[in-house]
Amino acid sequence: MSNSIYKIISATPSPYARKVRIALAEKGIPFELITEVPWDQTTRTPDFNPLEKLPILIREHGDPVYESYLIMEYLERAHPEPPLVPADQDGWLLAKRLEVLCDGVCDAFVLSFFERHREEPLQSATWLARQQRKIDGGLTEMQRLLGDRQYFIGDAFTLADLAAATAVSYLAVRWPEFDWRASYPTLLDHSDRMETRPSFQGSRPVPQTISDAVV
Ligand SMILES: N[C@@H](CCC(=O)N[C@@H](CS)C(=O)NCC(=O)O)C(=O)O
Repeated sequence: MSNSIYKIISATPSPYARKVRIALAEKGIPFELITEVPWDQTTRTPDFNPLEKLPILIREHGDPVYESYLIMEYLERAHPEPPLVPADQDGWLLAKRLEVLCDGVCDAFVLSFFERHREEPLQSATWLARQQRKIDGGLTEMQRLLGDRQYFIGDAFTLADLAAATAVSYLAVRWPEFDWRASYPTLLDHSDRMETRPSFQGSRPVPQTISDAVV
């Protein structure tokens, strides 16, 4: 495995994979990037994760790690410096809560994205409205938790900033017709600022072509 101790199975639009890639960059850990389309039969994702989802962290020794939340947890334990999660309990809980919130917003968006892939008569307006409530509710809560501060927690970059900025950038790419600046101005400013960090460079979400039928 070259000089990297890790390989990451990733997809170009994936906010979950981007979270992991940025964490590795923040910690200065080199890795080999494997880009796949997890929705196509050609993907090797199921060889490493029975849930067939990426990101997957492939380690030189030991089983693969899947689920971005768990990968982030693993990286923090295996490579504690520099820390991305505050050491104190309240800070830890807030950072993890933000990560859960941001992942949940992305999950709701992915569900509605594929619902819209169905032929129009098969789409459920009730289901779409439910997902939209989660997206709006999650973004409103993220903006409330940020307040008028530069970072979510204290005066340093943490997992909370990473999770929020990757979720907002993903949604902004997938949902370009939405007036982000008008609805979530401070969240968008925060994401724009985070995007200037060196660790964020080179991983901006890019849509992929899905060849197989998903729904
Ligand atoms: N909760 C998972 C979500 C991962 C996820 O949904 N990944 C998408 C790509 S962005 C995927 O691989 N989907 C394939 C599938 O659900 O079958 C995580 O945080 O790792």
